[in-house]
Amino acid sequence: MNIKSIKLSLIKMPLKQAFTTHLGTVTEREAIIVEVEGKDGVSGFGEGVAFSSPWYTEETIQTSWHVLKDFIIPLIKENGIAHPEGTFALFSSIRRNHMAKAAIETALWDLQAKREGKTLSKLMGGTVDTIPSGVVVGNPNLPAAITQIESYLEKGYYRVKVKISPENDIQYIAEIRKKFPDLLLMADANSAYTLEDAERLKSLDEYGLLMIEQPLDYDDIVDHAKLQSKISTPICLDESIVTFNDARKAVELGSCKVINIKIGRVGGLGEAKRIHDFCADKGIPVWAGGMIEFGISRAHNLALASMPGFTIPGDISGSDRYWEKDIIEPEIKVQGGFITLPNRPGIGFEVNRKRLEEVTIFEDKIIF
Ligand code: OSB
Ligand code: MG
Repeated sequence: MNIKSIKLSLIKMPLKQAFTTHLGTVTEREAIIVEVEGKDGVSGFGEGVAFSSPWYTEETIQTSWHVLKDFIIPLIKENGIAHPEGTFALFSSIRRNHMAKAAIETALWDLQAKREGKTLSKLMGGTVDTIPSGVVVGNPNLPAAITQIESYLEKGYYRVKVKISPENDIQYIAEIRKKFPDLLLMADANSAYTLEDAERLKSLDEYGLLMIEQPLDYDDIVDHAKLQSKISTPICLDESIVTFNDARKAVELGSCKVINIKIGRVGGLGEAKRIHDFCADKGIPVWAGGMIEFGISRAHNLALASMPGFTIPGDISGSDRYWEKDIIEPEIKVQGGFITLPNRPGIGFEVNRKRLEEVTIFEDKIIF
């Protein structure tokens, strides 16, 4: 792909509002911004979405940086890349580290789309111009969560996801449901339960949740199948689906009825599309998950969510959900519950270089 240089920028920004899951609270976000500059002067951008600590997956900002700098970038330098489609296969000598891999792979897709003069959505086979937008409330305090939901509904969001745990579930969901009887509501447990909680989880069936996300272990697909046979709320897997084969096995076993696809978790847009295609073939609806990310990753998510199998609103909120000021221009806006896809080539948003500089704490440029 005629690469001239790859620049990594470590950035940090406070969240407007703390975000709590039963695994911990996020108050500020670090990320690695990747800029792949071509010899033609065109740049593609990607965003490494690992967190500062390994609470969601085993990767962190530091491990991503190490794997990018010492393994992934040298591999690209040595072998070259003909097309972004071949990137994941080229990386097969490096085990896992999917968020590090996706950070570069998504930048290559952006570069490819810009060179072809196409939107990333079109290049990926997207079929729509607007994406329904969902929002996540990570606030265990019930009155505060209700106030937050009200403010999001006023902004037009119409699908809301809340975080639950054994300390905060039945009462919490019951009260929210009572307050918002018609809301498209779902719950994410981030692995807070075991199979022994099956009865407790079954009692959530009466609240008409769209789905329950990842109730059991982060690496389980067997117990989820047992649980799904006991409850009527559809189970959606997030953490458990790290590879294409995980998706295939989960669907085969009946471990879930829905899959949350995150580009970073599965190692890039190419793998995300493969999982999407498989699920579309099997009649399994998918939606785009979120990582409390900045605008570059959101833009990649928009392209992903424009594929036809994304039939459920994902966790793609506006830039102002988490940030005082995002690193892209224009910022991502939700209007009437929808985000309009940009029509400029690639991710379709400009990186706001001034803002990027403001929030950068460290950078490194590797010349090819
Ligand atoms: O489990 O989907 C999750 C955020 C960070 C890590 C994992 C998850 C989440 C979210 C928030 O639920 C999604 C978002 O608004 O970006
Ligand atoms: Mg989740």
